Amino acid sequence: MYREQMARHLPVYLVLGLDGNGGRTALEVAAEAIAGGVTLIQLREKKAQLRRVLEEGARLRELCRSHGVPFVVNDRIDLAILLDADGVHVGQDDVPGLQARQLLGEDKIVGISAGNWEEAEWAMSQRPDYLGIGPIYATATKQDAGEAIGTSLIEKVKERWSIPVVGIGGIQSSNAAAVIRAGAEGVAVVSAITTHTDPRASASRLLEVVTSKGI
Ligand code: TZP
Ligand code: MG
Repeated sequence: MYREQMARHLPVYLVLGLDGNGGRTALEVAAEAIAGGVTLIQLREKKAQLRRVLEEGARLRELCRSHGVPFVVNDRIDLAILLDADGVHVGQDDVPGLQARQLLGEDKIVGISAGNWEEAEWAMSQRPDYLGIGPIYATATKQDAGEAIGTSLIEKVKERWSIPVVGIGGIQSSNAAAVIRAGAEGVAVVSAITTHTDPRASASRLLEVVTSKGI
């Protein structure tokens, strides 16, 4: 089960919605991104009709499963269960991690977001498998993401806890190295892959930067 070796699945963590993928379907972008080396895919869809999320989500889950790539759902435990996803990623306003795990079962992944120290402390009380920390850099993808926090929270969290971490927010191949140097196991990206003309090349460049620590 993916949960046991969480850190191994975090280097290039793709977050994508059903729309806004540069005129391509989420499935097309995901397939290219997997070919380029993404190590985990999160479906983050906040607007579409749930029927469509279930249909397209099932295809994404199958694609991921056939490649041994964990597939997690953002926010919605119900959709994660219906899609038989490998886990869920919850924010500070969503179902808390402990209850998410209660619903999903012990073998599923539960990731939690944190944007400051208090949120990290709370998140850690919820037994997450990994933390998503950000927004590291300025991002236009999430309107309510708040001010960029830089990489220092990653350093502080890694000093205090041994928990796998991904940085998120405004990360590109040009600035990913600093996130890894701060101690993160990986980088979570939306636009760097989903709006790129060549998602495969973008994923592969990110993987190169993360695994070589950005040399
Ligand atoms: N959470 C914090 S920032 C962000 C999310 C979902 C958006 C990241 O998108 P991008 O395009 O990689 O900056
Ligand atoms: Mg959320």
